[in-house]
Amino acid sequence: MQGQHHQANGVKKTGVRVYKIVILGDGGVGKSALTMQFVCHTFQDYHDPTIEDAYEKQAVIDGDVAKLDILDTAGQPEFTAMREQYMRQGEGFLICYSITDRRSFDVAMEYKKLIDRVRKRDDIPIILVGNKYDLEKQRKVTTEEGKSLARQFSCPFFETSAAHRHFVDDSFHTLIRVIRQKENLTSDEMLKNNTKKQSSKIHTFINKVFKPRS
Ligand SMILES: Nc1nc2c(ncn2[C@@H]2O[C@H](COP(=O)(O)OP(=O)(O)OP(=O)(O)O)[C@@H](O)[C@H]2O)c(=O)[nH]1
Ligand SMILES: [Mg+2]
Repeated sequence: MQGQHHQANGVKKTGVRVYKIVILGDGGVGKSALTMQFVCHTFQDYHDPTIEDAYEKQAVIDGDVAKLDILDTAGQPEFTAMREQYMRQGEGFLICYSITDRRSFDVAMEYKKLIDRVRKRDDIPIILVGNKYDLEKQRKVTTEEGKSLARQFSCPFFETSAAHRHFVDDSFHTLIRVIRQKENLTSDEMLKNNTKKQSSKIHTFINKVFKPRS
């Protein structure tokens, strides 16, 4: 089992940071196709509904090695029983819809709500992905609508094509960047808080030692 090799902070014993990524979205939007393109550079042109598949991929992103633990989830409602469990475990989420399927766009909103509810916060790293960009003639969701939903989610947005390998790496890499940014912010805040605590301790000490006795 992969998880047994992880240390608590997601750093493997080898020193490579492991990122737990979850791919979400309605059935047939291309979650598996995007994952396969990212991991294996191949495109499967038939729909084989996923129950749950896990992949590992190592990539150098902005000069730092990252190991991506990718969970390709089920979009078909009959297979979504594990949803809340992987929502608790994921560090970052790729929420996908198809630009040819308006219903999948509405479902993307539901996924974001569910993540916020399960995690009890609204700042979990996500990327919004409108897939099947190559099927322009069948487009049902405009680029502007996608951008506007991403603004609502405060997250980056890409229109991708798993078929043409269009913006596939960018979507995954950007998700890692968002996770890293959030981590840096958190450690900056911790540093600030520690510095505040330290300086208040020093202040108390100075007051005690140097306060003129009356
Ligand atoms: N033209 C085109 N077809 C795509 C693209 N991405 C996926 N498809 C096709 O859409 C169908 C569904 O793709 P999957 O990747 O299996 O969809 P999924 O989201 O994993 O579906 P579930 O596992 O059932 O949730 C397949 O026939 C794919 O070949 C794309 O970017 N362009
Ligand atoms: Mg699938």
